[in-house]
Amino acid sequence: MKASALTELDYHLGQSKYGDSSISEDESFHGTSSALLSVDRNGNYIRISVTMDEPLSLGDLNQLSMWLNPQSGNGNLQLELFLDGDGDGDWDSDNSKDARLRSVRESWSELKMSPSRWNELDGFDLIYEKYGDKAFPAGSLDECRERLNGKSIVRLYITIYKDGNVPRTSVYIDYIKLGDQIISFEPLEDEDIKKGPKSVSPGGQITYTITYGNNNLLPTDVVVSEEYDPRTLFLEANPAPDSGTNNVWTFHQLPPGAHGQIIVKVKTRRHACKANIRGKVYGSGYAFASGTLSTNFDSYPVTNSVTIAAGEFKFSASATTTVREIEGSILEYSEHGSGLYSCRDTLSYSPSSISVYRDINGSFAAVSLLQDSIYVQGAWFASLRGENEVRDIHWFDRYYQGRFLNLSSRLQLAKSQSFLETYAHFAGSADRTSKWSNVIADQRLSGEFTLTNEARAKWSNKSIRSQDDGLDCCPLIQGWQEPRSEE
Ligand SMILES: [Ca+2]
Ligand SMILES: [Ca+2]
Repeated sequence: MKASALTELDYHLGQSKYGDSSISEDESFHGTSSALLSVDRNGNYIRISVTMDEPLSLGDLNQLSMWLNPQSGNGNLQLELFLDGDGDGDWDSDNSKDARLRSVRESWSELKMSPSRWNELDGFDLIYEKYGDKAFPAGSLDECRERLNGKSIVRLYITIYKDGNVPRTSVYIDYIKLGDQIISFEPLEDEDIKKGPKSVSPGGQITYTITYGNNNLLPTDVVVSEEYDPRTLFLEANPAPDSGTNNVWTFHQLPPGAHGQIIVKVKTRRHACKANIRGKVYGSGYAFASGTLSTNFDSYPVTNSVTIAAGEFKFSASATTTVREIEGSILEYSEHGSGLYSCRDTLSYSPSSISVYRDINGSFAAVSLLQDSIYVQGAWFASLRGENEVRDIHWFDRYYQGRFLNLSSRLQLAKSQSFLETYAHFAGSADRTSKWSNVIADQRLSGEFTLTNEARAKWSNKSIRSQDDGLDCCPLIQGWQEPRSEE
């Protein structure tokens, strides 16, 4: 699918051994360029073919015109319309519902054109025949439109046949009007109205190129208006916007056929870290605390729209850029229990790093409130989870059915260095799982134990250094540590 340009028409300039067509800046009716078609005595014809992004219903064809400036010879001109009748968007010679209308050839003198001057040719003044259908009477374009109602134009041929009496037949052609679409052979008319990148990093810069033009026949005020996505910040534009605005450009009395471009730079907003921390502490009784921190960010689209008002022509286009996702880290902690509880914690985070320090004490010290709840023994629970998908680190520690808990944890998750330092004095059960660089370690402890442990991973020159030490359990009823490689 073609992006939106100032014209929905495309053209192809024909070439042959004895003919040539090319863009020329020597003569123009509109703007600075036109097409120069020439064919010499050894040739037969030369042609421009025009295709459209969307078929145009014959019933909606209100204009078919162009300007010609004959240079040499008395060439013959023929217009040919290729029609789609079965709705497949194309013309097919084998399909009886598709049709081909072509005008009876007429010379420039028959068309009363003056040489070396710009003359308007109105396609509605010509007589047309249906190709390969003798039963179809020749008629005006209006008559043919009625008879072929329901069909759509998919292609137009403009063909120049040689004048055999001169060595070379040539003509300039400009400002082809088909429906409300224009071809003026200007260099920028086929540029996308709005161009932008497919994707960008969060916080990155997006550069848009806007192409505008005046397709009218008179100087016109052209007004370009930008609509920025609220998740972007305007940085600068060249040329600068109208004073007092950052999104409107007015080009006063832009000459016919003039085109230009505006470069606009915006910045996507950088993420602020998402944090969701909740804590509830009842000094004596039931205690609950939990928190989540994340530096993961989903990708999201940023859309920028532009409208161009240029006399009778109005254009609008938009560009969508995907702000890429960030894979970061997630940290979760939770603890609850009944009795005496105290907690000190420090959290710090940025879009690239999370760290937490938690020092928790929970016990069954004499709490009058809970005198009758001796069976609640083993109620302390604590967990700490740290994950960094980019570095493939997963730490998950759980302490449960604890009679008392004295736990000190320091956890950091960052791109360059991640670590988990633990000191625990605990009576109950504990599961500790760690996984990094495809090594999984499980540790299960039950009883009363003291544990100090440090796990650290650094990344420099793509090597990973890690260390694990300091397990001290007493008395250890049951426990194992089993590193293994992942399949
Ligand atoms: Ca067809
Ligand atoms: Ca032109």
